[in-house]
Amino acid sequence: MTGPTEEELEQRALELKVQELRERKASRLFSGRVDFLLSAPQLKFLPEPTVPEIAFCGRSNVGKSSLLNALTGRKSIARASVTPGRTQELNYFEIGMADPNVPDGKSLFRLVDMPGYGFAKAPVKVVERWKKLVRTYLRGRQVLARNLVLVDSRHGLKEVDREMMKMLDEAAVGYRIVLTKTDKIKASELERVANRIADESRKHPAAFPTLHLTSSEKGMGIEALRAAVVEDALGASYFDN
Ligand SMILES: Nc1nc2c(ncn2[C@@H]2O[C@H](COP(=O)(O)OP(=O)(O)OP(=O)(O)O)[C@@H](O)[C@H]2O)c(=O)[nH]1
Ligand SMILES: [Mg+2]
Repeated sequence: MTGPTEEELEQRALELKVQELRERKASRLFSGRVDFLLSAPQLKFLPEPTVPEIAFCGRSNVGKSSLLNALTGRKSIARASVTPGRTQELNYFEIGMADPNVPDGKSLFRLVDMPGYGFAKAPVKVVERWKKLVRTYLRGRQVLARNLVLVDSRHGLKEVDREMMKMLDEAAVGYRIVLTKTDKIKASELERVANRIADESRKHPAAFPTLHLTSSEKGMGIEALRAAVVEDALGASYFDN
């Protein structure tokens, strides 16, 4: 067996450098303006669809709010709860400034923290209301650029996650699968879970082929996810200069 050629090694080094620059630029964006905009308990309270949106969905307690805090480098901009099911509305956050001279003006994009699903103790009525809100949002929101489907790395995909992925496939909204809390399991176990989910995600037309492995607690995978989110919201050309 022969190892990689010199050209291949050079190519790889170049790719790493490019990725590092992208992550640095994305992190700079997130270290700027991050403002809570509003909580929408119903669709009629959504803001005007003026900028791209990236939505965070996942089971209750999976770590959506914590990931949002980690990405924005803010300790508690999105309330991270100890009580599952605390986030019951669509919570909107403004990221970046379209015009640096107008601090409160139009943002570059918005992050949307969605209510958690699959909370066993939630009353049927609440679950039904949630499903309707989320389904209508996902199907109809023109500015929705990407979804992040968060999955607890200790638990893997559950039926409610598969239901969510199916809903996204049908709505043709592309999504990234983000494994959370990777600090809580052994590396060997993480690899096993990640491979299994990657295999399964290949059967979902709207799922991205690569998984994101993250820990909001330890910061793992956060910079790479920042770059991915910025590219999803603003396009790859944002990194051009
Ligand atoms: N160890 C560890 N704990 C985490 C991580 N991310 C979140 N948690 C913990 O998991 C719990 C739930 O986190 P949240 O961010 O509130 O989860 P959520 O998905 O927003 O929950 P809901 O809004 O209720 O749906 C909290 O106790 C967090 O501290 C992580 O990366 N590592
Ligand atoms: Mg939350």
